[in-house]
Parts: sequence; structure tokens; C-alpha cells
Amino acid sequence: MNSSHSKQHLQALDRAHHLHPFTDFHDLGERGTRVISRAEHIYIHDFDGNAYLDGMSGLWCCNLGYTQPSIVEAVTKQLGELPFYNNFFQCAHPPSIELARTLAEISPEHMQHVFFTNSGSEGNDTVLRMVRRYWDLKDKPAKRMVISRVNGYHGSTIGGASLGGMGFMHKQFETLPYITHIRQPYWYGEGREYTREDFGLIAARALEEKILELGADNVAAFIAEPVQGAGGVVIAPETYWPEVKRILAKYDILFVSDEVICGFGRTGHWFGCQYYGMEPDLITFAKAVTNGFQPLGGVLVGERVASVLTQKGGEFGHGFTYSGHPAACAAGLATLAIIRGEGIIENVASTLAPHLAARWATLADHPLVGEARNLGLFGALEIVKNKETGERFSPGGHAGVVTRQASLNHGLVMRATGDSMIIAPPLVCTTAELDILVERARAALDEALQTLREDPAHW
Ligand code: PXG
Repeated sequence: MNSSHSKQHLQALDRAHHLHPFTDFHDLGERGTRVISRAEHIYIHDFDGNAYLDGMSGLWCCNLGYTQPSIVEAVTKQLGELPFYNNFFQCAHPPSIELARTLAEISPEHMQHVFFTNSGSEGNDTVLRMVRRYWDLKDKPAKRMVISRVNGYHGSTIGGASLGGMGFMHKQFETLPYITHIRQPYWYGEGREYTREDFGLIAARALEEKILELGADNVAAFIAEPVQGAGGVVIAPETYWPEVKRILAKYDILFVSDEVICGFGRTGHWFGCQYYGMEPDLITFAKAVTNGFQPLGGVLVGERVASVLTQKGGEFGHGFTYSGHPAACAAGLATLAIIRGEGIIENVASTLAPHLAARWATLADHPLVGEARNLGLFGALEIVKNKETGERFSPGGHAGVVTRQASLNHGLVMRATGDSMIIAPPLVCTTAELDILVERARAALDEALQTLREDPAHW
């Protein structure tokens, strides 16, 4: 490697020129960047030669790990044949058409159309535009309000961040006025005085209360992640989704399933809504559709909305230069071919998810763990000071940061969301690799316990 690319040199350049996403710029300048230089299979390597088992699949996107030569070849070949052309003005090209067809094949049967974007955030902006257009064409222009959930994550454009329920983000801009939020179905954090079943119903009925408060004639859609990912792998109690389904049907409200994280196999189904038996009108997707190798997102559109949009006519004034970029679509086609051809999702459902469930549950006996929960290849640990009462460490988030560092010290990338530790490992890992992940997580918990005990400010 060229000496001008030494770690220190790169860190200095990074500090001088690079503003990172979701980062305290001042703090990063003080601490320095971890420079990741290469990756293979489910491991990432940093400049110091350390390898880490990537328990987060990149940023919830490299579901097939980092070594997938057929995706690289497909992108390279496409760049050689047609590196760019747009899908505006009655044009298209083979990869965008073929990916639209393939997505229609793997989607719930009633979803046969797709609109391409470059990211999940743009997908959710597209959702807002499409929902509005739908109700206008149905001559119900008063149906404008979109209901979302506190602590949901739907992206970082103005639309995406308004839909999201992250209070700290809302403080930094003016949110859109036609979006409102209801409580999340987070039993451990907010409902432990109830049984899980009762709390699931309470959280779902918050939707009905909000609809009645706004008036159903004013409500356009409800958007939710099947499992809240960035919010801390929040898995709703079993009673939640059936009740939500009943409420949506009763009040004639569109349902948008944000599958940017849940989509393409993480729950052991193509989409998280299928795990829960939900039938969304729109699905937002991104990330794992290209295994993260190219930026691509979009919206799958169900028959109810598509039929109105396609039959009523009038231009839909929305789109992006790179909507359906040929290289990104080629990556998507190659990714979906692997998922289908190698039985990735079947293996998650039959083997990996049950294995992770059994092994992850063993962490529940650790003194720091208030709850160990999982679904498919999602997992979360609630870090607490007192297992019996669920009392947290203060200040909030500190124990998460300590545990995250301990995890890195043991060669595992595990995320902290406040004081919840979360994992979403690649779907191509083996059961033996899941065992290594859980062993490292336990070692991290042991180290974090010691660190926290040695610091009287937090114990
Ligand atoms: N919806 C969901 C459910 C997401 O998780 C987006 C939309 C936005 O996608 P784009 O492609 O615009 O980033 C996401 C993205 C984290 C983290 O810290 C999660 C996401 C992005 C960045 C960080 O967990 N999810």
C-alpha cells in the first residue's frame, strides 16, 4: 500500500475534510476514525490488521456478506455495456425492466409494480408523494395525514426524517405538518407493567385512537417497520399486528410496510410483513436488494394503488436522475439470483433463525442483560444495572457505548442504540459462525460488566 495511504495520514485527511453522517464532528475530530480497509465473507478488516465479525451486515445491507463475485461481475459487465441511461421520457433499459419484473415475482402476489429510487429515504419520500396522489385521484383530497411511530426510522431526507420518530432528529429541522406519531410496541422499554399480550393490544389501539382523533376521512396512511431496526430491534408482541390489521381495514387507510431493513430475508421471509401476515399497499425497500454493493431503493406498489395510478392518468411529477440506474439494477438482479438460487431465505427460516434463537437466549442469564430477544436474524440485548427491576445505568446510553467498545475489543461489530445492543448478522453465516458471534457477545458483556463496576460514577 502506498505510504501516502498510511492510517495516520488517512485519519488526518478525514479529520480535515470529511463530515460523516450521524456523527458529532467535534467528538470524531478528537477520537479519530476507524479506517476499514477490506472485507471478506462476514469479516471486516481495519488498517491495524484487526478482523471483526460483522454482526451488523455493514449497515443492515450486506446480507450475503462481502464476497459475492457474481454481483461484482454483473455490475462490471453492465458498466461496459450501458453505464447510464435514464428511465424518464418513455425510456427504459434491460436491467431496470428485468429488475422490476423480478421484484414483482418475489413480492407478495398483489404487488406487481415498482418505482425505483437510490435509497430508502427517497423511497419514503416517494411513498408520501404516491399516497397523496392516490387519494387525490380517488377524490378524497382531505385524506392527508400520515401516521407513523415514535422511535421508528424512515430515513434522513426531510420526508424520511419527518416520518421517522426520532426526537433528536426532529429538533434539528422543521418536520412536515401532515405527519403524526403514535407510541411504539416496545414492551421491555414501555410496557412491563402489562403482559406482553395486553401491551401489544394497547400499543395497537393507539393507532385507532389517533385515527379517531384526526377523523378517518383525514387519514391517508399508516407507515411502520415490521421490526423497528435502528430504533433498537423492537419486536412487537404477538397481539400487535393482527390488531393493527383489523384497525386499518376498518378505517380504509393505506398501509406502508417499510422493509428497508426487514426485506430480502432477515425475518426468514422475503418481507417482514409476510412474517406477520400483513398485506401492505406499499413496501419501501433498499439496502439488501443489491447486497449494499450499489445504491438502490424503491417502492413496491400493490394493486389497489397501482390500478388507480395507472388507469386514471395524469403525470406523476416525481423521480430521480438515477431512478433505476443500470449498474444498480444489475447488482439487484445478481443479488436476487443468489437469494433465490441458493435458498438463502429457506436456510434462515429452517436453520439459522432457530439456531440463533437458542444461542442468543443463553445470554439472558448474564448480570447485565435485562432481556435477550430475537426474531429471524435480528437480535437485541437490553443492558441494565439491575436485572430484577430493569433499572438502567445513568446517564442513558453510556452502558451501550461501553458494551460496544468491549464488543470491538473481542472482534465483534455489535451496535448500541441507547442501552440496547443489537445485531443483524449476514444471512450467509453458518451456525458455527453464529456460535462465535454469541461467544464474543458474552465476552463483551463480561468485559463491559467489569468496566462499569470499576467506574463508581456509573455503578
Ligand atoms: N427505512 C428504514 C427502516 C431504514 O432502516 C431507511 C428507511 C433510510 O434508508 P437510506 O438508504 O436512505 O439510509 C432506513 C435506513 C442505523 C442506521 O444506525 C439505519 C439506517 C440508516 C443509517 C443508519 O441503524 N436505516
